[in-house]
Amino acid sequence: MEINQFIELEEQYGAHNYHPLDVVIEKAEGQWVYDVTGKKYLDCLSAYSAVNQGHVHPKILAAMIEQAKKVTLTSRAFRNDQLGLFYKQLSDISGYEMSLPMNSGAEAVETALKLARKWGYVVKGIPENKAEIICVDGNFHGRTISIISFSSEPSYKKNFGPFTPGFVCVPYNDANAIKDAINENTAAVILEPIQGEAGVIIPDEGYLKTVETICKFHNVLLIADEIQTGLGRTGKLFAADHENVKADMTIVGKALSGGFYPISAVLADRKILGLFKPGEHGSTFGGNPLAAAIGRASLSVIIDENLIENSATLGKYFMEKMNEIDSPYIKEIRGKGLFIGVELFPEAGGARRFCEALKERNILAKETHDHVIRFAPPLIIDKETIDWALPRIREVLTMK
Ligand code: IF1
Repeated sequence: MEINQFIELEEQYGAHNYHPLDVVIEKAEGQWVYDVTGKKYLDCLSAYSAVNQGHVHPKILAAMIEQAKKVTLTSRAFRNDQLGLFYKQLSDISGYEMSLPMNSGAEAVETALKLARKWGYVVKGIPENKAEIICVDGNFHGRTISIISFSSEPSYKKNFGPFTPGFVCVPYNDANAIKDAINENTAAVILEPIQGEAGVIIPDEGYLKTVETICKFHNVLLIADEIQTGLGRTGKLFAADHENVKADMTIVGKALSGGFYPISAVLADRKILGLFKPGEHGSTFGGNPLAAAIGRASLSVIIDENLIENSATLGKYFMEKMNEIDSPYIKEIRGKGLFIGVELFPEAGGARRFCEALKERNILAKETHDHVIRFAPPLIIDKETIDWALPRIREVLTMK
């Protein structure tokens, strides 16, 4: 089949809830993807940081195949020989005492919200159904009705009401706004340590630590959504580590599976995760042995291949070289580790056309919020590949 035939099938039979670049990927390996004509591209999106380990990592693939031949799903009505090992590894790596495994990131976010509300009622003593959770403008935590209920992005909310109550949105990067929004019914604050979808928005140095201090002072839980920024993406295990902040709950997903399978989890200590009693929460696939085996291999690859350090080192190099590009379009280049956003001036005409031009030069990147090009290659990327990409990026960012 020709490329256009694949595209026509998607256009005719699939919902149009995305506006993808017209590249039809047939296979991928490491930082490279190949379309149906065999054309090779550098993946600078990493499936929104789900393939930090690189596409089709052989060790994760082997673990998936080996486990899939044994048992894939038992339900949590029974136990299995993979989950306890996955829990232990998650605890050893993250420093949290416990975890609760789910599937999609949104499911883990919903889990954290439910847990925060329950903590508010049974521990803090908030009157039933009065719990409030503070969120921040520009947030992205998923697409469920409760999560979009506190989105500040009209296009994520329009025509999807009525919305779930109990959320108070304040400006990001303003610790006082959080302090002022806290009252006796506040159970938690949820935020991304660096906002991904909003355009790689990095808060001021000290913001996260101040928010952590305010939460502790006011007996409010801090929930860090590290689904996109976690597991090495920003050059630390978690983005919160840049400020030595340890949230009461940390949510992970995406690269927890290396892109092989939907796996997410809420990480917390026993005094919080111990609040869930049997039957109060769960999911059919959450914590299944195949997911646990894949998760174990995915975490091992991140640690054994020093991907966190590689993200820090090569992210710094990538940003330094990009800052040398003399382009009339670039308003700001920001990022941490291999989580980089290039914000363009509105006069540049929008980031999409630059992503289209990058595609023509064998680089796949994605625009976010019209004016930002996100560069987030797999954390296995090497200096030679970055040096290969830079002239192409320079050419596009200086085109007419
Ligand atoms: C889409 C965005 C990124 C996330 C954070 C929770 C979730 C996500 C910080 C939910 C998911 C994905 C979802 C996907 C595109 C992508 C995305 F553009 F939507 F916002 F990465 F920036 N917290 N982000 O980034 O996890 O339920 O998807 O597993 O919905 O278009 P999920």
